[in-house]
Amino acid sequence: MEQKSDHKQVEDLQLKPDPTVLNFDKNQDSLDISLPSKNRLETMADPSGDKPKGHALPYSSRTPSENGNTFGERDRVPNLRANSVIAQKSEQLLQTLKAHKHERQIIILQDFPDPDALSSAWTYQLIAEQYDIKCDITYAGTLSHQENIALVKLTNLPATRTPLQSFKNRDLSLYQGYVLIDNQGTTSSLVDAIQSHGIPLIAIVDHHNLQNDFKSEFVDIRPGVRATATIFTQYLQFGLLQLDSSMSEHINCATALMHGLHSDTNRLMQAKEEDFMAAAYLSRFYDSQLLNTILRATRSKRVMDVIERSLKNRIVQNNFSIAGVGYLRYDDRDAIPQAADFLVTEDNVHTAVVYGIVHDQDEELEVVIGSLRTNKLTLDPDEFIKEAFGQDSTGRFFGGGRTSAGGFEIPMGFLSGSNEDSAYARMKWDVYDTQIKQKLLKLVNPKDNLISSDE
Ligand SMILES: [Mn+2]
Repeated sequence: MEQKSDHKQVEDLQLKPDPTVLNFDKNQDSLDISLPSKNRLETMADPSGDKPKGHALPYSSRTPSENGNTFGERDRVPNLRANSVIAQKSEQLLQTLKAHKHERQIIILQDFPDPDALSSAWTYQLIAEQYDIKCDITYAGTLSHQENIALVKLTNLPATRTPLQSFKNRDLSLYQGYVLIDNQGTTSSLVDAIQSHGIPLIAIVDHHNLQNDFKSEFVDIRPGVRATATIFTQYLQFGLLQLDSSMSEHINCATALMHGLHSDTNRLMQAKEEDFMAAAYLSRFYDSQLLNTILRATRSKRVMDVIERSLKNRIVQNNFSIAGVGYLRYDDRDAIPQAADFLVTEDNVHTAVVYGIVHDQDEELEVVIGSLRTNKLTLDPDEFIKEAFGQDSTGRFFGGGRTSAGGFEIPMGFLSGSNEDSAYARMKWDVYDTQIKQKLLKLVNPKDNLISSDE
């Protein structure tokens, strides 16, 4: 049976087979875990028997294995030159987990977690479970994109939202450690609270550039990798967890990882070799239909309404499309970037800016949130937003960006909240709307500083 033999192959890849923790596949008839450990890299690099002789591999030290026939092409590890890093990091993570057996950890994600973060955290949780480490996955903000909501719902992904206030009220002493995945603590508002409880950082796994000097027992930060899901898939390939095609949890997790990998690589268009290799490995386990369902997630009516408002309210000047969409619920804040994504597709528009007032009922706060999308190569969203809105009294910019996209958040301070009176709410919106348009149009249309009203 194909899958069985796959299991055995991966079992061969265990770096330090530990029967007590890694032998959890009860259906496995005879595991070779007691075999004297082979050179793992050698085994992993083992080419399949039917491979043409003389096929060049980017390294020279491999030796043919005696059981080469049982190894398929697909079992080779991604990016062979990175092997030593993968081996070293997998081994270190294994040792870290062993040192924390029977503990409870909390995995903290960025406030608005994406599929890469969610799927990677789930994988960590499943790996750690083998060592009787119980992990809770949490984030402070919300899953606002319908694709993320679909991902969590359809795969039963075990992540829960904990707003900062309830997080502070929670008994954090039950955790012996915390873990940061797909972030380094700079994009989560929960990190200060967990640190103030003196809870140690056990692991950071991320692919963003190094952002701070947090002391962590285990660190695997690889900015060259396009997705954290790739890193976690490599751990899986290395044998930290044997995926089992008969377990729906494993299928769903592989599907989530595939989604994470896809979404962080712009549907593999920006993927590099090791991301492709990770996707190839996941392709053996993931449920393509489930992934399709997640990707086809429909927009809610409220998101459609926001897009409709952005269409109605937009003004187009000098190839910029600018739209204020009024008030939105906190859970719908992702409708703003989605509306900007849509507006930028209009003929003759190269840049779209959409903004609205987002009301957070939990914190009784209001904040202006805006998104910029551009196709214009010479427009730097970061520069544009910083120049348009400037800084607050403490010198902090209201927003910034990266290639082709940017965002801003303007706190409303004293004017925040209490909109019982609709005339007042309308007035407040008009003030903000006018002010934002004014600032944007100064840059869009430096000569005439008029505000063209469309409403
Ligand atoms: Mn990521």
